Amino acid sequence: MDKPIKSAGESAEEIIAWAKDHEMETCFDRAEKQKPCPIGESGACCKVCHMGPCRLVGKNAEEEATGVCGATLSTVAARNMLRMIAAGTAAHSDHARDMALTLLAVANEEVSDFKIKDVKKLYRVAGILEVEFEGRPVLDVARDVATLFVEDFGRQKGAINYAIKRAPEKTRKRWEKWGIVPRGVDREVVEALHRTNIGVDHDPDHLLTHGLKVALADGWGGSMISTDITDILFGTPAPVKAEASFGIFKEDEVNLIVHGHEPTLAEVIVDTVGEPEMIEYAKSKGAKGINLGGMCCTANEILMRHGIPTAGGFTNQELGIMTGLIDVMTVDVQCIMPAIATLSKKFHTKVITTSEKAKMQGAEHIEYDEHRAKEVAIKIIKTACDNFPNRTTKGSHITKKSTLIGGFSEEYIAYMQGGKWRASFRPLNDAIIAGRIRGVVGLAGCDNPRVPSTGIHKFIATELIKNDVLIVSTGCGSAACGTAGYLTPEMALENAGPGLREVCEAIGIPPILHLGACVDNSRILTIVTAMAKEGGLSDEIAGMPAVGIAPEWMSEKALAIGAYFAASGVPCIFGGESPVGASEEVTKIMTDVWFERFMGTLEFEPDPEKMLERALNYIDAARENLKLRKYEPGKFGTERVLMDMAARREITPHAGVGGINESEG
Ligand code: BF8
Repeated sequence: MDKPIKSAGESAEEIIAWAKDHEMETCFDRAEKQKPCPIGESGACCKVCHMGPCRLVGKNAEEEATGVCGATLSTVAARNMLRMIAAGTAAHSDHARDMALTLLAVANEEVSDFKIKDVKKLYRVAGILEVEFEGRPVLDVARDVATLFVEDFGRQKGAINYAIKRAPEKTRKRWEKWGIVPRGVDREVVEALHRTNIGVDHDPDHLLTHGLKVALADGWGGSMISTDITDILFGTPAPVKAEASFGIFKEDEVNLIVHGHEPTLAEVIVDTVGEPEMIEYAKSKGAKGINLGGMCCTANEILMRHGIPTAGGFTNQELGIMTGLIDVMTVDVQCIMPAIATLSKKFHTKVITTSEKAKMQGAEHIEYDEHRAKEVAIKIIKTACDNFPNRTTKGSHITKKSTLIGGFSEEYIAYMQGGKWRASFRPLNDAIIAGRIRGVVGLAGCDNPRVPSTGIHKFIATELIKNDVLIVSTGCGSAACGTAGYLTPEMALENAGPGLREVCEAIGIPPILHLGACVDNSRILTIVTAMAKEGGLSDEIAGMPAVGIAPEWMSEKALAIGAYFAASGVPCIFGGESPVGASEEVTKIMTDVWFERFMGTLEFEPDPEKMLERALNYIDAARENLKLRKYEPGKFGTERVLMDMAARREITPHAGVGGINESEG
């Protein structure tokens, strides 16, 4: 693979060079100056009490090193991992709680700027939750659904709704066997903090088992709740064309960028920004119009539903400001570099914090409140317009951008395989059985300045599709692929292996399906659940030819995601040095032991080539276990065996579907 200097994004590299010439610092410079502490990086630093911090290092650290209290290296590394998973879960789920409260407020008619856009999705969710919906007023159904979701956060006993009502039965049985069915999101997070407190839980396996339970409260709780409510309120995504990279900024229009994660305010801005009064206001300030764009996961949310362009992922935020073209950047929660407030002072850009939970020195604060969402949106849009005349020529003006297709949801993927009346996952399962598609990879997680940013995403994405692996992407994985121009059907024509290309051409899809924001990794859970229910592959999530890869992860949220996929039965390969690498015991628990119990892992591999090799090995091993025909590029459909419905019904997953080469795709 080519080795770019700091970023694999051509435009990003240009801006980084511009920054260097103008003596401005970026995360790439800080990453170079600030090397990771090797003790903390590998999980060997304990700072849960003030007798330490203790460093559990030395020749035989695993056997001999202890903290002042006697905690061993495996206890410390497991405790650190559990705390990170809990923090990641808290982030996704606090966002989800706000979504649930917004839905409740809509149902109770306490807010006027939101309504239920997707009643069909509401009914689908109500059906899963066993809420009666036929013949009832929509708001009553919404109230019952919202109430059940709100209860998922504070429940003390029992189980999170989706963990028992949505996961495949066999998957749930594994969780029951190992005692990891989550009760309530808040309870699991609090218990994680309690158990990792000085002098409580010291058994690494016991600690990490709770890590899986907390993570499931994220995947099948917070994140899935957030995805579903966002669909109910703002619409379930369907394919939409959009643009990505720094060229989305317009020289002659007001550029307003929404950055962060929560979609509510961004949605009201989308609704408001095109109103004649706003356009007139922009014109009165000398601009031709208002150009709305996004960054990080807020971008993914509004791109998926409205085709709003994205300036890219995590490492693009400072670079975006350095174009000198952003009039206002609003930020709410998560993945916001505090550096942007200081940096914005060197340009005319105003950074506006909008969440009551997150403020930043040097930024203006306009607080979002769902009861006056439109008023706040107007204030922000007008602030951006007012700032347009202050724009100077200073900045690295970049014009390059790529087009992309985003907006894939579980619902749409089922629809595209059978239409309105026969929506199903049959063609996808058949394509996997036939070897046209070798397997499926979820390409997720952050972009990271510690490696040539977005570069490993690009490498992994191109190699996987060459190998006939269908990719579903989220978060900054999608941003990396989008800015690189990979999220197009042409990508399949030019780069995909013969089987994947045939499937993409038949259905008219890109080989990389953009599923949305980081919380939308929950869509991958529901997609593999649908594949399990469809039959012919595994009848649970475990054992599917599916792998998760987060090649450039940096956020604790990514670890929560990796852990909930591991517990659900998906091997997950993360890039970079292992945050538990100091302890062989903990590493073994998260790989061998978890695989034995759940058929999922959370493992770390800094070498992109090896990451790819591991992923393909998992996929091929799963195919072999399912007795699917051996994957061979370009070889499928020759010894075609047609099956009727009776024969299909006889297929028992794991029991043998060898020799079947038929696809209805
Ligand atoms: O939640 S992928 S850098 S923006 S943590 Fe953050 Fe990582 Fe991007 Fe969205 Ni997810």
